[in-house]
Amino acid sequence: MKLHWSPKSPYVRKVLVCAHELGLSDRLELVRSVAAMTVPNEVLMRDNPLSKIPTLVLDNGHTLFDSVVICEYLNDLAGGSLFPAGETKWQNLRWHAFADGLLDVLILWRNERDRSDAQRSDELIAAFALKTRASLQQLENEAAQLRDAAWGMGHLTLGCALGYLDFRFGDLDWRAQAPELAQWYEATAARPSFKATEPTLQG
Ligand SMILES: N[C@@H](CCC(=O)N[C@@H](CS)C(=O)NCC(=O)O)C(=O)O
Repeated sequence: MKLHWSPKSPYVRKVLVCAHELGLSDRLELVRSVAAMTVPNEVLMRDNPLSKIPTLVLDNGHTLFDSVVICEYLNDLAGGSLFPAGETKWQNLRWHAFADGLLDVLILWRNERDRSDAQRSDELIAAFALKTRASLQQLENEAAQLRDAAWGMGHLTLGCALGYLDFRFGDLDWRAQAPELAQWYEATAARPSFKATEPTLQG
């Protein structure tokens, strides 16, 4: 299987962590693909007209995207339990969607932050900062539940979102706002799957 990949993308990292957790990482051939909102990548678009990563090309030529779909595919392929059924299903899906939503905010925030002074919208920046603060506060309130619940895609995605905060928003000092969440994150970040997929500016 071929994965359109970048070492900086938190959504790609979700897929890589998933593959590591499921023992499938050797099955992925990583293809470096640049995806930027303002510069559609023609090569990537042959596999995903949205020009987004991650995009997975299966051995039969079929393509899968986005990260949610790819992770569920890998989980099914390996017979894993990252998408739990039963009582924990909805809490896990909610954390998964929550963390993806937080990542969406952070990606847009970073794009806006990097625009020139003349183009940057202070209104948008303030809205992204407020939503991020509110999300961290909510997750801090849920830290004990996160700790107690069976580990699944919600935890995995949240780990990638907090890792992305460290990677791109180091000045935010999110741990000061959410100390219990930070404690929970330490254990997640120490998993071999997270260690093997730490984001890097190189590559
Ligand atoms: N919902 C998608 C989001 C993927 C996404 O936005 N990836 C970014 C890279 S971090 C991207 O491809 N951006 C290019 C673009 O938006 O055109 C997923 O979960 O896979």
